[in-house]
Amino acid sequence: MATHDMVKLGQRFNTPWSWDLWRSSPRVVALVLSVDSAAALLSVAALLGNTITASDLLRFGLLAAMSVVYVEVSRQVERSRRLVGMVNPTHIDVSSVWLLAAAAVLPTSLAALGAVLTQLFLYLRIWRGVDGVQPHRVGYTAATLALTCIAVSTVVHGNDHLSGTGLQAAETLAIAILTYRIANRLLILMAVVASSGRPRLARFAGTWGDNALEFSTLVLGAATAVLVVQVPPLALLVLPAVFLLQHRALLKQLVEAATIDTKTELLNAAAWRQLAQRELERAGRQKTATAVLVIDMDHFKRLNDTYGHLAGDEALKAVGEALADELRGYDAVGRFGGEEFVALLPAVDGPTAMGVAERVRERIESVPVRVERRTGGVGTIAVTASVGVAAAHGGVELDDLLRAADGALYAAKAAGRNAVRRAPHQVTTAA
Ligand code: GH3
Ligand code: MG
Ligand code: MG
Repeated sequence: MATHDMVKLGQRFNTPWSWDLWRSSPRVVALVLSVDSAAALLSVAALLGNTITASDLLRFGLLAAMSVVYVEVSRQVERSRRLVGMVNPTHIDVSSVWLLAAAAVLPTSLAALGAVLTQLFLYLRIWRGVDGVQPHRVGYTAATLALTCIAVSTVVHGNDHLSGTGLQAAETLAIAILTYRIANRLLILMAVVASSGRPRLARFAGTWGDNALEFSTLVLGAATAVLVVQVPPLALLVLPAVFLLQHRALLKQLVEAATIDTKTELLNAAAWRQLAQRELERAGRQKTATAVLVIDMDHFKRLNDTYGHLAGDEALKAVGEALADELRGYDAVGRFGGEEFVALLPAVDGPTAMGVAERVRERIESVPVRVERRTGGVGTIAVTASVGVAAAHGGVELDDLLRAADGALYAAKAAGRNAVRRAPHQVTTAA
């Protein structure tokens, strides 16, 4: 092989010693290495303990063939995803259809092997060429899926009850689905806690939409399991349903990409405006109050200059999380651009909004932001923000409300920052 080909191959395979993993915290490295080795050890142990029959191999072949068709069609979907800048490999995960079916009907070792091969194939066909996709992450996903399959297979104990009909099969499959979901979420939660240091329960539970999609995927997996055991050729009919599910997931991601700010996971400016405008129209119809908070980080440029842009981004993320946590679910919270956030509080008058703004200011002040010190080592710093508040009654123009809140923000900055100020007058509709 010519040298330049070797170099290209090395770049494509992203040699292990250049992986980002080694720059992660020791906690993350320890977790990844132990989950990877647990998956490998348990798979080998299962292989030594299992007897694999010809019909197991046939079923494995059938599921593998469907999985290959799925990955090949997914290449098209991935092309669309990349067009809008989405490269996260963990997002569209309809492959649990095959994995659940494999875990329910195959010997443990074959199910684990299937999980690893599916990820390897996905990596070779889709992720390898994508910037920012780290092989160790794909490896970790493969290990978590193998462990999930091992857990399901162990709980379900063989597939004899799937050849019958009725309650027993349904019960087995329900247990398989629950085990799959819980084992998989737990392993993902461990990774989230190891890398962020915070157990975020909301993330563990997932959103209703995520759960509905995952549940549909797993139910389809259960149907595949029954078909593979009872009428194998009909299992192929599951494929069109899988593609429909995948497209639903893609649609959801496209909507998110168009409305969510990637750095903070809050609404982006355009989506916030649209939502705020709708709320104001409603306030106009119902003659109710509305308040707006404009929140601007103090001396943010200095933070960037002292600790670097990555620390600045870390601070934005931390403040975004604090805002999402501190405000109610129906308060529209968005990142307006740079280091400026906005929140629209429906049915909240001026004095109440001042109380909320003060609470938000105190919360931001108490958020520890992780930074790497120039002198080496990691530490935390505190950040502050100034808040401008404006309130209105009934329908008003969004821009008038924002202008008033901006004026109040300016007053808060002039008052020495880390302060809350309110626009002197309630905003009213221009005559
Ligand atoms: P003030 O207290 O008056 O608000 O001062 P400030 O430094 O926060 O305000 P200024 O508008 O002078 O600077 C805002 C800085 O925010 C400048 C810009 O580099 C930084 N910034 C904007 N967007 C981002 C981002 O996405 N990430 C990071 N790290 N910094 C950003
Ligand atoms: Mg600022
Ligand atoms: Mg600013």
